Amino acid sequence: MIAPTEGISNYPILYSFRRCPYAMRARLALVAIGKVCELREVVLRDKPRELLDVSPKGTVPVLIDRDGRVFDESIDIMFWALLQYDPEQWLMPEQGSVAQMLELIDKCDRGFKYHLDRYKYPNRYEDTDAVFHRAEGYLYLEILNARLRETRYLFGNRVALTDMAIGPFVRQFAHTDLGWFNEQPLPHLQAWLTEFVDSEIYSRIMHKYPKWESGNECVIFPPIQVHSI
Ligand SMILES: N[C@@H](CCC(=O)N[C@@H](CS)C(=O)NCC(=O)O)C(=O)O
Repeated sequence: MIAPTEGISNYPILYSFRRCPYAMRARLALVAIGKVCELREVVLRDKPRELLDVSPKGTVPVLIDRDGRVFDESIDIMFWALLQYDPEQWLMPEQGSVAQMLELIDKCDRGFKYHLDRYKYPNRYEDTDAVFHRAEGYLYLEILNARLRETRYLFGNRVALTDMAIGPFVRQFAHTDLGWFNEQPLPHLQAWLTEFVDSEIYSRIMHKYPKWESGNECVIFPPIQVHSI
């Protein structure tokens, strides 16, 4: 879909929501390539008209590039970024292929996320047993842990696309009941998650921004890094 290029800056526009794991994966890719965007923080219960005009399905993240092209799937935004520049070779895993990485991401988005939502927010769904969904989600965590037993990251000993695309979802699952998560026999996954959450790139995507409203001053993402000397 082609949308009018209506930002007040010359940067691509990213509609985002800080705690949304899909938006987090998009922001991770943007930080990895150092792409500057105009960030518009969305409150999901009060979506701006400008967002719905370009993407009526009303999910975040949404990216509008400088040609007015609209990307409203998080994986597409990651590819939009990484196909321009991929300094850490996220699309060239040390082991396996892009197709295999996408397969594991798909299992997250289509299966694990379903159970994550019902584990974390059982009251939002009818007749939902959080513990059942925790157990179903756990099966995916076991798959990840088994891979991480072999290599430090999911596709070899170097970070690649899948680590970043899945990390925000595993974090959300773990933090639903961190005490329980930490007691599970998933040592490799626990170490991988700790490294992800403690990483500099993670801290850079988690800055807080006020809700965007039309006419607001342009907010630049990623945030400027201040190094003390
Ligand atoms: N398949 C989409 C899913 C995005 C999505 O569902 N985002 C959630 C927030 S985490 C959302 O915007 N939901 C709409 C709402 O809650 O109104 C993607 O990968 O970008």
